Amino acid sequence: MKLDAYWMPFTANRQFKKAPRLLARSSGMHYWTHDGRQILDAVAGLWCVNAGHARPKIVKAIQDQAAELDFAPPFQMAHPKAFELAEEAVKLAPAGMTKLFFTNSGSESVDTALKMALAYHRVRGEGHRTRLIGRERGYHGVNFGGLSVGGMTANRKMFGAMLAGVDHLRHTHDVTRNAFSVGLPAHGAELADDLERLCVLHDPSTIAAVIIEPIAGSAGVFLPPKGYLQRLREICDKHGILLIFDEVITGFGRTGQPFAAQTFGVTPDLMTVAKGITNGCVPMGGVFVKQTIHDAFMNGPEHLIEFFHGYTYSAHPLACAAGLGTLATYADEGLLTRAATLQSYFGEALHSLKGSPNVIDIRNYGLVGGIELQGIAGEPAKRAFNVFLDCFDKGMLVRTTGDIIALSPPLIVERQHIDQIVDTLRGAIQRAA
Ligand code: PXG
Ligand code: PLP
Repeated sequence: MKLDAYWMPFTANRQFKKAPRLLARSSGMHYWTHDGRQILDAVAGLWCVNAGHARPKIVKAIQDQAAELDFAPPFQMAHPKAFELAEEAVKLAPAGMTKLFFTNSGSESVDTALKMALAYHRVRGEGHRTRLIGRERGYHGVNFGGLSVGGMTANRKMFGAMLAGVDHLRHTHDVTRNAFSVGLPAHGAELADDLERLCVLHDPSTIAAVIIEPIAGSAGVFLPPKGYLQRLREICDKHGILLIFDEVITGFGRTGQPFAAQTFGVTPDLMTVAKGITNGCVPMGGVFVKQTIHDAFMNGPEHLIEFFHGYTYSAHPLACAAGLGTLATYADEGLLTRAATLQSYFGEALHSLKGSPNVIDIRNYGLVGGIELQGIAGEPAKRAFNVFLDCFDKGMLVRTTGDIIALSPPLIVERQHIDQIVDTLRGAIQRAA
């Protein structure tokens, strides 16, 4: 097979093409490589295959849909499954989040939510609210809006000035005070007061929205300190600032409830999702919106478009069919709350790696885990990458970012898989010493 033409995303292309890692097939908790090796999936593909691979209801829904209706224009037209999926999905969302706008990815969801926030203020006569606040070490996808509010240096530094009028809260990661916390870390709620500081600097009347991940995933599994999200919500309310939760990773069961907003008891104004909405089977994303925000747009003559935004593939029929099959599978098997049941077993298993060489922190919540390693001096990210390669060699897929190993197994994971995940990691971490 020729590997030349495909420029791979977020990949060390030259290293990969010297020793390609190709997946050929998947089922349940596993992948199989092109040469027939079984690989335990400890990251749900890329945080998205929450119901596990090749689930029958999803497969059938996609097959049937392809034969029945391939595409329907989403502007001034629609098809029934778009409405059905939105109805089913908002039933899972926090109370009051009654509307769902469809996109095709997390990045598109983020840019959509930021545009909604700006336009919402504008339709209410507060067009002076133009600033967007993100957070250091946040990940909100790769499009210019999400990149601007995001806070991962490597993703940003090559791409110029990005959006104007963006500022960032400090991140909450603190190994000194919170290392080896079980569940939410005790220290750091006061970091939410950064928003008050930015309100003093810019004046709150210039700020449209704050966007954060309830649990930061991509940058390395950073949990919200106890009380942090509540504090952020209070400050937003005090100043009329919209709060956006980016639940692209935390949505659809990862934290033990359908959404992290419910797990942590804090309701945002807008909520971005993707990944788990279709179990990763067909690209799709979405933005959940509070009724009051939606209704603010429903002014003016009825024949006019209320929100000038959308994608050719918004609510694509194949994605809607996959989404309906996915939500049915989650419901049939109680998957959206299964992480709560397994959290303590998963957490204890992970924390048994404390004391392994170079492990400087272990973090867990629901079925998300992070293991932070002391990097090799002068070679950042190499130790964790070696663990990734070693695990793959031993039949397991994990994800690494910098020197952090991230785990997010499909929600169908069984205890024996958790044991296998931890045993494989223990060996790989040992060998990477
Ligand atoms: N927001 C969050 C919180 C995400 O985790 C996106 C937006 C963007 O979604 P799309 O579908 O445009 O990729 C994500 C995606 C990693 C990793 O290394 C995580 C993501 C993407 C790529 C890599 O953990 N999350
Ligand atoms: N570029 C061109 C020239 C287009 O015509 C379109 C859509 O019609 C787009 C970009 C945007 O594509 P999408 O709607 O798939 O995001």
